[in-house]
Order: sequence, then C-alpha cells, then structure tokens
Amino acid sequence: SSLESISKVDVLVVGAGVTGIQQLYRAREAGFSTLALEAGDGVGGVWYWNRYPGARLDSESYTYGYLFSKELFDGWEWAERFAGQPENESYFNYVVDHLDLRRHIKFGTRVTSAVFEEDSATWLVHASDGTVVRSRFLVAATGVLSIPAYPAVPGRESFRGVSHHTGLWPNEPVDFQGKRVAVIGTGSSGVQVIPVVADEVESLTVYQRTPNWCTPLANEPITAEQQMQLKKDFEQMRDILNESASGFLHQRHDRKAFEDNEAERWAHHEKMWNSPGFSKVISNYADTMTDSAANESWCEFMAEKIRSIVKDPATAEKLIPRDHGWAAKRPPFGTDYFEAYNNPKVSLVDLKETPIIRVTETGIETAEGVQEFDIIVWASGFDFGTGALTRMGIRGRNGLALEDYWAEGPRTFLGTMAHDFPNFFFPGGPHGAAGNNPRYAEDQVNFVADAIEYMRAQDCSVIEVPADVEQKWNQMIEELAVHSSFGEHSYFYGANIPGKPRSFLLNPGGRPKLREVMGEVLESKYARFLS
Ligand code: NA7
Repeated sequence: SSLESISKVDVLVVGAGVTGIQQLYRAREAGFSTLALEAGDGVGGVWYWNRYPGARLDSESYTYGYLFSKELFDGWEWAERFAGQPENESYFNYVVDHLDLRRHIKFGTRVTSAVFEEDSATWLVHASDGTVVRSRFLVAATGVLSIPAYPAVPGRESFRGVSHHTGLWPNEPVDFQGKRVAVIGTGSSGVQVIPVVADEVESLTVYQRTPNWCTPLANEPITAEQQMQLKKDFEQMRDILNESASGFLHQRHDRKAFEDNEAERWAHHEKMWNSPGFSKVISNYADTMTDSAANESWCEFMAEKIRSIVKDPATAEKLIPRDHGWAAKRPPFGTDYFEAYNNPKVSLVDLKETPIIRVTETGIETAEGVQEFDIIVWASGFDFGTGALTRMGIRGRNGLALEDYWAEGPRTFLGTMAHDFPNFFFPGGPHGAAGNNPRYAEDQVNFVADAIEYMRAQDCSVIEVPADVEQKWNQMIEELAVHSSFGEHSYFYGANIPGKPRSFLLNPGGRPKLREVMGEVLESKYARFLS
C-alpha cells in the first residue's frame, strides 16, 4: 500500500550543504534515525550550485571549514587562504565520506511540502521525486543564498544563446572561448566571474546597476609552514572565532580615523586595501561604520585606487559608487576586478543611464539598441534569507503557511525556530546570519541537536518556542538593526526582490547574542518550550 512507501525517521534534514551536513552528523552521532534530502546531485550547498568560473570564498578557508573535530581539521589541508569552488566542493565531499554520511543523503530530491500533523506530532514531507517521509523533527538547512533572483526584465526565456545564473551553474563547464558574453550584476559573484572569463571571451559586456566598493581579496597559497602552524594553533583559533561577533580571526583596530593625521590615515587605508577579505571591515578604523567622515575618508581612498587602476577615466568614474558608503551593501572582494576594465575586450554599460528594456532572442536591448550575445551570465543575486523556506510548502499548526506567517518579514527565535511550527528548525536561516556562515550555523546546529537529545531523555514529544520569547528575539533584531552598517537598499533588507517586505534579515546581535540567549534556554532546561 502507499502507506508502506512512507519512510519514517526521527530527524529529517533538508539540504546537504555546510549546515545540513553537520546537523546530519550530530543526529547520527546521537543515535537518531536520520535522512537528508538534497535537491542537488552532490553535497556542498552553495559550493555545489555556484560553480561559475572564479567562484571563491571570502572567509579564510580554515575559519570556514568545520571545527567540531580536530581529526577532521587535521585530515584536510586547504591549498589557498580563500579556497575556490572546486576545493570547497572537494572539502565537503571529504567530510561526508570521512564521517560516513553519504548513504544517509538522498540526492536529486527537492522538498515540495512539509505539513505538521497535530495528532502524531510529526511532519509529513513530500519531495519532487515522489519521496514521502514522516519525521519527528524537521530541520531545514536550506541556506540563505539558495534561491537565485533575476531582474524583472521581459524576454529572458526567449534568449536562444547560452544563459546561466551564477547560483545555478551547470555541472558541465561552459566554454567562453571566443564568445560574446554579457554579465549582469556586479556583486560578489559578478566581480569574481568578470576577470576570470575576460581573457577567454571575444567580448565581455558588463551590465552594472550599482557600482560596488570592491577591494582586493588578497588571496594566496597556504605554505607548508602555515599548515603546520594552523594545526598547532587549532584550539586557540577556535577560541578566538567563538568570541568574535562575526566569526572571523581579524582583530578590531583600536583607533578612530581622525585620531591619526592625514599621512597616518592614508597609510592605514593603504594597509587595509592590501589586507585580506573581511579584515577590511573588522580591522578598519573603529569608527568607519559609525562616523560618516571616517567612512568617507576610506571611500575617498578607494575611489583614488579605482582611478589609478582603470585607465579610461570615464569608465573609472562609472565604477565608483556614489550612493552608498563602505559596508552599506555587502562588500565584494575581487582579484584583478578593476584591472579587467583595462582589457580592450571588456566594456561597461551603466544601467542607470541605459536600463535593460528587454532580452531578445539574440541579445540584450537598451535605449542604445540591441547588443548580440552568445552567452548571458546572470550574476543578479538571490532571494536572501527567507527565499528557500517560504517556497517549501511548510505548514505548521492548523495548516498555517510559513510564507503567510512571515508575510511582513521573518519572525523567528535564534533564526532557528518559529512559533506555531513545532518540532521544526531552520539553522542557518534568517535572523541568525552574522558574518562567517559556518560559525554561527554550527551554534544553531548544536542548539537543535542538544534540544532533541534532551527531549528524548525527558520523553517529550513537542518543542515549540513560546510566542513572547520569539517576540523578544524579533524586537532585539529590530532594535539593533539600526546600528548595522547595512542600509535598507541592501539585500539584507530584501530590497533586491520586488514586493518583498523590507525587514532586517540578519542577526545584528552577532554570535555573542546568539550564544548568550541559547545559553539561557539551556540553563532553563527549555522551560515553556516542551510538552
Ligand atoms: P548580489 O550581491 O545581490 O549582487 C547582485 C548584482 O546584480 C548587483 O550588482 C545588483 O545590482 C544586480 N542586480 C540585481 N537585480 C538587478 C536588476 N533588476 N537589474 C540590474 N541589476 C540587478 O549577489 P551576488 O551573487 O553577487 O552575491 C551574493 C552573495 O554571495 C554575496 O553577498 C556573498 O555572501 C556571496 P544592485 O546592487 O541591486 O543595484
């Protein structure tokens, strides 16, 4: 009968990316029956889907990988400070095989609905391939950057050439050799793909809506000596990361911008320009994000850098952001990004002057006419934070749809639970994100694992966050969001998706707040959460 085809598990994990893999591991370690459903045909999540040329970490590789096992850490040597997509994908395959998790993952299986059934206090989950699973606990580890977004321009489907979103890149390599290529978008993905394909193409046309403060990533290989040091310093490194608000090793700078004279200030700007990844945010002048003059000084320095790199003055001016300061949008980090515009094959279209009217069968039409292309690369971003969760058909108590509950923006506790959605967790979700993804996601994974182990020990069947406790977390988000450097025009507010409610999607309290509140719940022995 059809009933017999329903598998039953204690813990169903959706997604085999950075968060889902760890959740699956913890559930198996605790002896729960488990299954993970993964839409892709391989593990790695964003590192599976974003396989476009140039895709690369901008968190230091060794601070991004798992830190819950020294053995796992010692068994892997990162080749580069900021690993590229192939290395990341290999890493997650290494982890899954090392921990013997692969046989618990069902690939090519996208969850289409998940309904909470009151009587049995279980979740009934359906997937695209006909898979049906009943689980006691449902964990959606579906990521914050997993639903690609496209500009609302007509005709995209009519294009007869090759067209790919960076976040849905095909497994087979795309041949750029001698092709006329368009790239739409100049965020983190755009600045990575542009310089890498520029050399191969016949022509590359970049469609830019908002220029970004892109700075050098400062990637380099990790030497044998550094490898040894990393292994030696493992515990110390983990301690620093655990204390860091955003899960990075970078240390805060103790000076404010105008405590230094102009020469000193320029020297610090120069140092920042050349320093790796997010140190440009964390180790910049302490008031860079709070004092507009401090922010402007750094921006003025960066504008000069852009002018000194880009040979054509008109192009340089177009590449300099005018409407937002440093870290008002998520800053991208690149390698030879601005340099790419000195390549005579590369040209820049300013979409504020000439917006895209439509995509045609052969190319892209603006007020200047149609430009023909062989390949269009959509580096146009994602439905951040809530995108995957509101598309999964999640139904809580009394059939309440998660997308309705979140119609005005997400309501969560710890970015991990929602009231009226019992036995449901979404580690790595909205309101949790605060910097280096795996670092806060692991806090959430551990919170979930500890909670369900405790429930088993106490013989409880339902866990649910009380409404007032959820309310308090949301209030914290709202109150602290005003101190975040990210503006309302950033995708952290949902601004890139037409019709999406504007609400802050990160955890502005950072990892310390997350851990503090988790600690309180643990100490109270989940008071008022269990029944
Ligand atoms: P981002 O950072 O959201 O960048 C998307 C880019 O696409 C950005 O330049 C956008 O311009 C542009 N865009 C988006 N919608 C449109 C429309 N309608 N028309 C023209 N241009 C558009 O996504 P990424 O993939 O680069 O990076 C995502 C994350 O991955 C990143 O933050 C890291 O965490 C890794 P806009 O600025 O909106 O004017």
